[in-house]
Amino acid sequence: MFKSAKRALSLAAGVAIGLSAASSAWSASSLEQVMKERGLTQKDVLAAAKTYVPTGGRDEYLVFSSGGQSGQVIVYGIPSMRILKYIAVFTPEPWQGYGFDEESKAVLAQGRINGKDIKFGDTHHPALSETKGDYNGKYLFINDKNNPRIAVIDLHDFETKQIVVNPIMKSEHGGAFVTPNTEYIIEASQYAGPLTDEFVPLEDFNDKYRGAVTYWKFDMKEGRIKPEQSFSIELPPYSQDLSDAGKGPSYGWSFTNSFCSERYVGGIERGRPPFEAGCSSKDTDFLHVINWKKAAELVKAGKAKTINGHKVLSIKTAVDNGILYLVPEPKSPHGVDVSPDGKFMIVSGKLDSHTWVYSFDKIMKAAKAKKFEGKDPYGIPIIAMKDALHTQVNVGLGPLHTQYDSKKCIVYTSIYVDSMVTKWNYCTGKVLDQMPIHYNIGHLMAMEGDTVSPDGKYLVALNKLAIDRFNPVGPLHPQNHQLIDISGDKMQLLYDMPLPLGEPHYAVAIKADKLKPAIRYRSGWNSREDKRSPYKARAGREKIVRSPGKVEVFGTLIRSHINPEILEVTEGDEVIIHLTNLERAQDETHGFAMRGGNVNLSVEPGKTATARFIADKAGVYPYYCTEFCSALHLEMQGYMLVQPKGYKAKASGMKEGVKYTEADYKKQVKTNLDTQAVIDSVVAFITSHNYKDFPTVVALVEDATDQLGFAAEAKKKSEAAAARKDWQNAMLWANQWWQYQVKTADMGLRAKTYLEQNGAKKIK
Ligand code: CUK
Ligand code: CUA
Repeated sequence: MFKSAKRALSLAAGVAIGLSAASSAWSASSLEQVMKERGLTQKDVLAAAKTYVPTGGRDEYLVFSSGGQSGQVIVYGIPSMRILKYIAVFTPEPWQGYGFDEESKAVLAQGRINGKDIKFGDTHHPALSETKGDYNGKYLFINDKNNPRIAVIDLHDFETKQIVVNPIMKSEHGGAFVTPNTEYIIEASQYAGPLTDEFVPLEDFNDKYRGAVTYWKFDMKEGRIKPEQSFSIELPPYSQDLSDAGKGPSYGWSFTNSFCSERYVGGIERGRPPFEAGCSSKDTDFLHVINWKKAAELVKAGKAKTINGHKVLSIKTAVDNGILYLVPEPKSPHGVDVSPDGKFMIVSGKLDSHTWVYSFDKIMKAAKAKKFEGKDPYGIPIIAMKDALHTQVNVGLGPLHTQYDSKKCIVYTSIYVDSMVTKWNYCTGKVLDQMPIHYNIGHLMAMEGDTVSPDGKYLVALNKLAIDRFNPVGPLHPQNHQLIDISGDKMQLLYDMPLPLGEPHYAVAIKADKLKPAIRYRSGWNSREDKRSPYKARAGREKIVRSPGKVEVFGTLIRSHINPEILEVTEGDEVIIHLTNLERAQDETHGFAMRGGNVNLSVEPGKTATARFIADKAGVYPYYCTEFCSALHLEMQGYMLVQPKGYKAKASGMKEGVKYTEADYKKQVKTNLDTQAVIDSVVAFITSHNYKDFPTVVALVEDATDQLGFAAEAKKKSEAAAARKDWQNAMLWANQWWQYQVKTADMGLRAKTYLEQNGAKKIK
């Protein structure tokens, strides 16, 4: 019988071979032949070899890319460009049960605006938590441009834990960026608005509309933003754009640029030229230079006013205390990127062909000497460009963002209009290399390129358009991320990756070995809040608690059954189902779905998740596990029976389809004993090898041991029934005993294969 498990395994292998054989290139014997048949050049093959990660292999870097309008985060590997996960953040996402279980609904509810559930977010800039300016692999933050919000994702399980709504902004873009020890997460507004929630006519734009930059206090220990310790600085109604935090000598400062410092308000329907005309008429806009460290002290000293329960330092207070300056920057700037040593800030003007390198040292000197070229209409001192500029480099038309290489002074700037990447040296001001991009690059990202110690190696161009790069899939195209090798003097294009999920803006890449994600939760875990769930159930302690109008289930999931399997409720009842996944095995997630009511849970090993709904219509509601978790996954099922009010159950018991005899029972027991012999031989193989040196195998052995324990319990029940000559139950429990054996054998075989393939040694 155990043979059937083996047959299933060899069948699977057969399918895989069949698929690959379908491609004639694969069956060709030599590399030359494959190249000829597929029309590949030497360069193609070299690029393929640089990105290919063999089966079972791991990537060197993990990328967290914004998911744009999907409101999610996309995780993929470099150099393979294989997508590993979409992390649900601002948007309900069924696979992860996000926005379906009560625990994650509570996370999404933190992001409500004016009491309304927001089911969409426009994510732009992910930021990894840092210690001393380097990624520490603990948390990820991302902003929502449309509904000014910041989310916190814990990289221990890649789940969203917190959403905070900006209390004063009506729009934002310059988030999320972190200070070097993640003291604060920076979020800057975009389109100006009143800082309060009242109506203010556009005629009052200059006087009553404002921008702002918010510093969200982050508690690394707790892994949460502390809104009550956070604050903002009021800024003029210039459309603030991206931000970055100073480091090294510029530690304590942050930089936020702006466009439309003309403060032009459009109005096509009033016969006025549109926004785009009035917002690009001046030659320069303003870089905001802010001392956040001093600002925090001023807030502590009670210098802030309170708007919507949030502390705000006024422009006047900021200016009076010397913590806010402006520096002219090129027309319609976009990115501002601080150098790894913290000495320079590189800014690009979208409508210009230069990148402008500012010297922090020069800015500080001018500020100290009070050498200003004037004040803006809000009284903020302006430091003349010539007093702040280190150099200015012609890099191509429409430069946007800049990333730093591991090599000193070397940077890469995305050139939107000319559709290329320019490699240049910001110390000497020399352009070194240029590479065309398909098409219209937005951000770009180098490995750990915004830390104090960039890794270089690879660069990804995050392109806005795909146009003709992929097989056509209708008018809505995927985005295109292009992987570029930057290890040599000349950039080399390696790979095009379509991303079919919103428009990613920025992305960050971290060395994969800095991440230590968990493989299971502690038993009975509310993952969304990261604490033990009061609703956890243990094996054998499942229960259904009834009170008038309410049925509460404390159930469990384990291969391959849901406990309870039959749930009787009355029409109109509120039904609350808490389910705990009892598995300890890696990757043994069970799902739980029921027709007609958005009931859909993803319950990973150890997790406890809750579905809550009203059983408002009498009827029959099958439920089942949605993850193919074992050979008997389809049997992981149950029924919710919603009985009409006043329904009386029939007295007769359930009728089973088959009547079993003593002979059936004996036959099954024989099968089980044969299976046990196979299990024993696998166990003998494993234990005669150094399996303890292989964590994967140790985990499998643990799981197999669990399953074998369950088998023993079922065996006992079967033997007890046989002693009573209750052949029906004896046979059914013997079958259950065998089910657990099959699962044990499955684990055992996987462990044995792993040992054989990974060169385990015989011991003793
Ligand atoms: S943005 Cu979209 S390409 Cu939101 Cu940083 Cu520049
Ligand atoms: Cu559990 Cu399928």
